[in-house]
Amino acid sequence: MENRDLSRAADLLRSARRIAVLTGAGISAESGVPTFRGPHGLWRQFRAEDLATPEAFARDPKLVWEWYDWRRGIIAGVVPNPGHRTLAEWEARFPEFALITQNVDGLHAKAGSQNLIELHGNIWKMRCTKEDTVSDDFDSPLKKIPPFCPSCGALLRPHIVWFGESLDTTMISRAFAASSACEVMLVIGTSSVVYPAAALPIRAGESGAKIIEVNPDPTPLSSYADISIRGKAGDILPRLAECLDFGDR
Ligand code: BJW
Repeated sequence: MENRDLSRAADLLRSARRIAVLTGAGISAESGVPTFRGPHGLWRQFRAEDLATPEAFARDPKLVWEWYDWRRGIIAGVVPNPGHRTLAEWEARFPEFALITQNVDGLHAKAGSQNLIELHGNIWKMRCTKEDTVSDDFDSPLKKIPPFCPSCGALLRPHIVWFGESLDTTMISRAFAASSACEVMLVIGTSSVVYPAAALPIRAGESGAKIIEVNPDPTPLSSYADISIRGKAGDILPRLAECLDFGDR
């Protein structure tokens, strides 16, 4: 990564009033949350078809819940890193700042981000398969696997968007609106292969925004981005914040 990219990115951010950020599993990697793809990713160890589809849940809810219980255990033991914390601080620094995340780990909220769009749900929420009611649950390990709805007795499922399922219409509308309206979009720690999330930077670019990517590795978005900063989010974002020097705004 060249310092020139960092200072060009800081120039773009400094002159913008409306910022949108799209994050993926990479921003939580330095906290100790496994990513999905790549050499140490979850999809190297497990098949998405067995664990992250509605068909898999219908076939074997206990197996799916055991996998989520294991992941909840990992996430319960970690804390936000400087990447999450920098984004939380930036929320108050820009007139409009929307943080769109594909992550289900809740670490952005834990870092203090408030204007947050969780596209793929949240691992600390459960949904009743009969009544569709959503409730918080922070038990780790879970008391009972699989869990059942205390009000109607039906099976509970993780409040997470699996492959082949539609995203919450309010969340995805808000995400596309923020992408269309922003002047700069930062795309951090995502492989940019899962849709519709991967379409958000394209929408932003088509609406005239500049795209800045932060990722140690190239992705399908890299050639489209105006600036690709090669590096880890927990290192790059605090350095970008230093370059921004909000004192003079
Ligand atoms: C670092 C780093 C560091 C490492 N710092 N960076 C159009 C075209 C083709 C297919 C489709 C399409 N539209 C819909 C589809 C089907 C499907 C899809 O996109 N499939 C593709 C894989 C081909 N999409 C869906 O099914 C979606 N639903 C939908 O569109 O409904 C309508 C519809 C249905 C069917 C057909 C057509 C329309 C739903 C998607 C739900 C995704 N759910 C998951 C799993 C949830 C399970 C769970 O978490 O428990 O969400 S998949 C998984 O991938 C997870 C993530 O949120 C998502 C994105 O992954 P992410 O965040 O990018 O992580 P990684 O691991 O891929 O990448 C990490 C990156 O970080 C890497 O680049 C590293 O280099 C980097 N990194 N360390 C910065 N320190």
